[in-house]
Amino acid sequence: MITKFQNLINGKWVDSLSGKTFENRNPANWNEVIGLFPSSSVEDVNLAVISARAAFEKWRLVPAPARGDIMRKIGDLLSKRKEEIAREMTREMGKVLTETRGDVQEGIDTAYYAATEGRRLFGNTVPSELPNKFAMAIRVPIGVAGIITPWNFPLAIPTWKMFPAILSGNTCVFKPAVDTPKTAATLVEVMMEAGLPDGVVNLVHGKGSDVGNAIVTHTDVDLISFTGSTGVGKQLSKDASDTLKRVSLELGGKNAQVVMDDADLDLALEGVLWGAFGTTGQRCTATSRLILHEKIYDKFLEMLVERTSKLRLGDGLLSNAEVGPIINESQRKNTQNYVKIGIKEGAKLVCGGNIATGEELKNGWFHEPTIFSEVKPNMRIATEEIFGPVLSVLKCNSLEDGITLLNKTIYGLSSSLYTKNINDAFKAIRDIQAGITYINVPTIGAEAHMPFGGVKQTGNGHREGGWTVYDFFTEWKAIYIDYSGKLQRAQIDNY
Ligand code: UN1
Repeated sequence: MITKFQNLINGKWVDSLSGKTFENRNPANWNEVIGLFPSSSVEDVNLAVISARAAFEKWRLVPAPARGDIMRKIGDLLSKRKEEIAREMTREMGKVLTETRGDVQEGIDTAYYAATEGRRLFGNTVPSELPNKFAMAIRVPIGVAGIITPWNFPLAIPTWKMFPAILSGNTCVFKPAVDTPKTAATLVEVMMEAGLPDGVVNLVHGKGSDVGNAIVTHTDVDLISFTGSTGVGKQLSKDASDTLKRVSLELGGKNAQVVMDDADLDLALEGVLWGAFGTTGQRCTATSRLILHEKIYDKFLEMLVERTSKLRLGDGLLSNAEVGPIINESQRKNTQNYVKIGIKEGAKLVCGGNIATGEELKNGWFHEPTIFSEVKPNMRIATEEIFGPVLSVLKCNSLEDGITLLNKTIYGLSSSLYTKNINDAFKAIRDIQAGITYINVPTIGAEAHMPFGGVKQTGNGHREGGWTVYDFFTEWKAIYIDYSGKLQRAQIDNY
C-alpha cells in the first residue's frame, strides 16, 4: 500500500484540485516508493495564496516574541524527532545518515535563532534635526513569501527561509523540490503542531514549471526566496520582475580549495575529501576544484587518489556507507556527461569516472567519486557547476596565482585556503571573491547563525542565515513624531 500525501492549505491537508499525483522513490533503491504526492497547478497555488494573504492580516499583529515562542516549540519538536526525520530524509534523498542528522540540526539551530530574534528585530532611533521631534526606523513584515527550495538540504534550506520569514510576521507558500516532498511535509507538520495559526504556512507540491512559476508570477505574492541553479534563478528573476517582487536568489557555485606548500597536508586531505564527496558532491558549497601548489602537487594528488578510491559507496542508512547515491537518473547522466567532457578536453582521469557497480548498488543512482588532474582553467570541468562527485585538480605556483585561479569563475559562493602562514591567510581573505572564505576548513559547513550567500552569479546580493536574512524578510518603515505642537519644516526652518 503506497502512502498518499497532500498539500496543506489554510491548515487543512487537501489533494491537488486536479487529483493528479507524482511518485517519489528512494535514490539508493529505486524499487522503493516513498509515496505519492499531489501534482499541483496554478489553481492550487491561488488557493494557497488566498490563505496566506488572509493569515497575514492576523499574523502580522502577533507580537514578535510570541511568534518566537512558536519557533522555540518548533525547535523542540525537531530535536525530539531528529533521528526519525534524518532516517526518512536519507531514504528520500540518499545522503548518509550522519549528514541528514546534520541537516536536521541546522533546522533546529535556525529555529532557536529565530526564537531569540523575536526579542530583538532591532530597529534604529536617531536624533531628528528639529527640536521636539522624534525619529525612528522599525522593521515591518512584507506579506506573502513564496519559498522555493532544492532537494540537497531538504529540511535545512526551507527552515533558513521560512523561519525568519514567519518570525518577521510574513506568511508562506512553500514549494519543495519534487525529489524531497516527504521531508517538506514532515517539516510543515511539525510547524503546525508547534502552534502556527492556519494559513501562516501553506505547502503546495509539484513541478517548478507549474507550481513554482505560478508562485513567482502571482500578483499577490510579495517576495520570493529561491535556492537552485543559476539558469533557473535568472529566469525566475525575469518572471518576477513584472510584479516587482523582492527576490532572494541562492544559486550555483564552482568552489575551490587551495592547498599551499606549507599546509598541513593530512588536514587538507581530510578537508577536500569531505568538501568534494560529502553529500556526493551535491552541495552548492561543494569543493569542485582543488588548486594545489606545484611543490606538493604530485604528493598530494597521490594521497588524495588513494583515499578517494577507498571511499565506501552505499545506502546512506548503512553505518559503513561514506558516500550515498546521486539524487536521480538525470543528475547521474549529467555527471557521466561531465566525465566524458573532461576526457575529451584532455584532462587526466585519475580516479573513478564510472557508474558504480556491485550487488548492493545496482538499484540505486550510485556513481564513483571521480578526480581529474591536469585540468586547465578554461576547461568546462573547471568552470561549470557539475553538482556531482567530480573534482577537478589544477596547479598553482604561488598564493597570488592560486587566488587568481580560484577567482576565475562566474560564481562566488564558498572558498578555502590551507596554509600555516598567517600573512597569506589574511591576504587571501582580502582578495578572494566569495561570500564565504574558510582558512584550514573545507568549503562546506556553514553555520546557521552566520551570513550565507555568494557574490557574482551565485546570487543577487542577499544573504541567508543569522541576522542578515532578516534584512530580506522585513521592510524598513521610517517614523517621525513631532511633539512641538507647530509645523516644523525639515531642511527649512532649522537653516
Ligand atoms: C547548500 O549546499 O545548498 O555549508 C547548502 C554547508 C551547509 C549548507 C549547504 N551548511 O555546506
